[in-house]
Amino acid sequence: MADRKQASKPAAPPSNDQAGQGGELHQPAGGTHPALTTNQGIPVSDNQNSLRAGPKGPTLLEDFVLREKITHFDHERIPERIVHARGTAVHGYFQLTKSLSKYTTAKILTEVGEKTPVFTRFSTVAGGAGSVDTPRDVRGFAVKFYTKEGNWDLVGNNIPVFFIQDAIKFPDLIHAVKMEPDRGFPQSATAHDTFWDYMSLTPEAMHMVMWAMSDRTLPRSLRMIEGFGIHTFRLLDAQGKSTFVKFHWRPKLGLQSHVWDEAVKVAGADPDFLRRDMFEAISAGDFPEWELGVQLFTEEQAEQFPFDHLDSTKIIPEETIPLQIIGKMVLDRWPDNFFAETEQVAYCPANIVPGIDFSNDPLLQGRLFSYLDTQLSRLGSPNFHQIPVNAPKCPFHNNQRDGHMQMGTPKGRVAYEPSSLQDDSPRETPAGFTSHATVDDGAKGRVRAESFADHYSQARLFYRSQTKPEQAHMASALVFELSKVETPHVRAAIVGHLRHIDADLAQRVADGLGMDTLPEAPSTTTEVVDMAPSPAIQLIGKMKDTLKGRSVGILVDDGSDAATVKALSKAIEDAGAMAKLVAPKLGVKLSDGKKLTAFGQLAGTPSFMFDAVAIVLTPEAGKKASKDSAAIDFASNAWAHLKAIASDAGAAPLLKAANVGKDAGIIDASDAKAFIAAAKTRQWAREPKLRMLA
Ligand code: HDE
Repeated sequence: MADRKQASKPAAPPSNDQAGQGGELHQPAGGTHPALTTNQGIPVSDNQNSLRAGPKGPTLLEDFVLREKITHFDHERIPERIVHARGTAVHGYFQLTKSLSKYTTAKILTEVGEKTPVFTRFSTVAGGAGSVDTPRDVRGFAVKFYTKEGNWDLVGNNIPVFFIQDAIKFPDLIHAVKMEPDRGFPQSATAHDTFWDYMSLTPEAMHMVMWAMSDRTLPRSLRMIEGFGIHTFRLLDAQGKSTFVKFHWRPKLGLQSHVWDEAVKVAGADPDFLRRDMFEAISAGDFPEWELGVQLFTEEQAEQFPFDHLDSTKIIPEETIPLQIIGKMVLDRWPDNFFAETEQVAYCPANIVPGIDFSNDPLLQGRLFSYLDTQLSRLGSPNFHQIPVNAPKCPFHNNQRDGHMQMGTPKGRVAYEPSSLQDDSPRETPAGFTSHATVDDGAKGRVRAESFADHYSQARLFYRSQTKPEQAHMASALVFELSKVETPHVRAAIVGHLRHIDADLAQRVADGLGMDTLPEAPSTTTEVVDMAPSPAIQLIGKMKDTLKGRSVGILVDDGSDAATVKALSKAIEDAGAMAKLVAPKLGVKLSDGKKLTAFGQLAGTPSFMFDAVAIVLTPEAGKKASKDSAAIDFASNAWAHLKAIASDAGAAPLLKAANVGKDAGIIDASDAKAFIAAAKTRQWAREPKLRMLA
């Protein structure tokens, strides 16, 4: 059972223990604190009082200690990322389990068992760096592999398709989704006019809109999301023969999402929910793991697909090209410093190693330019690759020199090539990166391939592949989002698009919005085709029945039965989850008389922090709780969020006050085994009974 101590490891304060002249400073004694100095190495005798002309006089300009400290502070922020500003990153390693030597020369994909360090950053897209963790949004999933042959960045998302087909549309898409420029809101939300206006005029976005309205955009944990490289890439063998490849990350813990009401409430209770979840898991040694899968296909196979493999708004169904698992990624080390690593890391899809190559996907081609460019403005210097988190871990040499914040001190006379004056100057190598000798012909022009024209068939494929509860969530999400749109013609235009995707979906959304008639569907140039459903793109249907990596809250008060709490905690921990005590006061004494420090105080630790809850109370405490709004919310939210609830007789008045009903997820606290079985999944059958879904 977790109490406070496990949640974090506070570091010793780094400051010295000298009291300043004329100031009282109480600092803990002990430790071997180095002398505090300025950035020039000058020891500082007083870090608490500025230099003043007498105790009540003005501060002196001469105070270089003050000026240096404040000036540095004033410049502590760098521009945040224009997209994906809010992120959480972790170090770890990638290990290959199956060689792709038949297809590629890349060492990272051929040396089985070799561990390659990685730094992986997860992010939301739309919000600023200080925005909340749980809005409805796509999650970035960017992996930097520090390979022996240079850095390879696989900069993907948790959704396998994208909104647009051509990079030239990206600034408009982002301007539409970000807060509206005249009013400065909403922050990190798609439920507003400009986003849906743009969507309504961008039919190619409809497939991704379906994914965005699904529970994929409400992850319960960053440890429980899939990742996708999205674009088609190439693998190249020693003869230069090319095989197309799509990359997929599959979480070992399985997929898990919040329900919408829960995501909204979590945002208020803990804006850092997903970052904290990752931090706690890494601190507890519970390292998240993903499998790397590839879909491999030839040019000839690609020609047979009823869509274009270079179109980023399309998936290649796994039922068509199966996924082969070739390796695993384990994230096991939290960065030492958020700014130095998570903020300064610079991903770039153009960072690629010999044996892997780009395809002509026009979205990917635009990205190859954009990321280097953005790093120059964000990190401010062409030497950003020298920042430790960005530097390759293999040797690197070239003749690039100087520039802002140059950290190296290159030796020698030669900084050019060809040269004859220095024996150890860097030279080209036959083992260097080579591009696939693609033959491209065609007239120059601002064109979109005909094969990119079908915008609805895969949107339909996605919707029709989902389970019933997922379809209901999508319809409800669309109703929610569009109900926030003020402009009627924008709402109507979206419902018009939905008619091409699925008539039932369009009707549900129109009904949810109170439309009397169905708006007209826009004209299309292609026929919408029915593809065979793909269960591989479900979420609820694919969830694992497991408690691994999850967390269960046990609401207790003074006198709660210690044996029941102990038995439940043990069962929870045996199932691979964390058991966390919640109590009206932090200090709580169970029936065995032992005083414990609860993990959380009830008012600040609502049940939506947990995947399932138990409530173990004496009859007196149960009665008291039945009159306390925080306790009532604890129980009623757990019920509404479809969680398993274990309770003893003492908890009965509270469950009654919270209108908690009876179903397969409501378990007697004495039956820990039954509780664990129920807690491994949400009670989906409960949902239609308590929520009006579209
Ligand atoms: Fe990005 N994207 N993007 N993007 N993107 C950035 O680079 C851009 C796209 C993705 O954790 C920026 O360093 C363009 C698709 C992730 O640091 C910027 C286009 C996918 C991250 C940029 C796209 C992504 C970014 C902002 C259209 C999924 C966060 C700051 C062609 C495959 C990486 C930065 C991190 C970040 C541009 C489209 C994923 C401005 C022009 C498609 C995960 O360079």
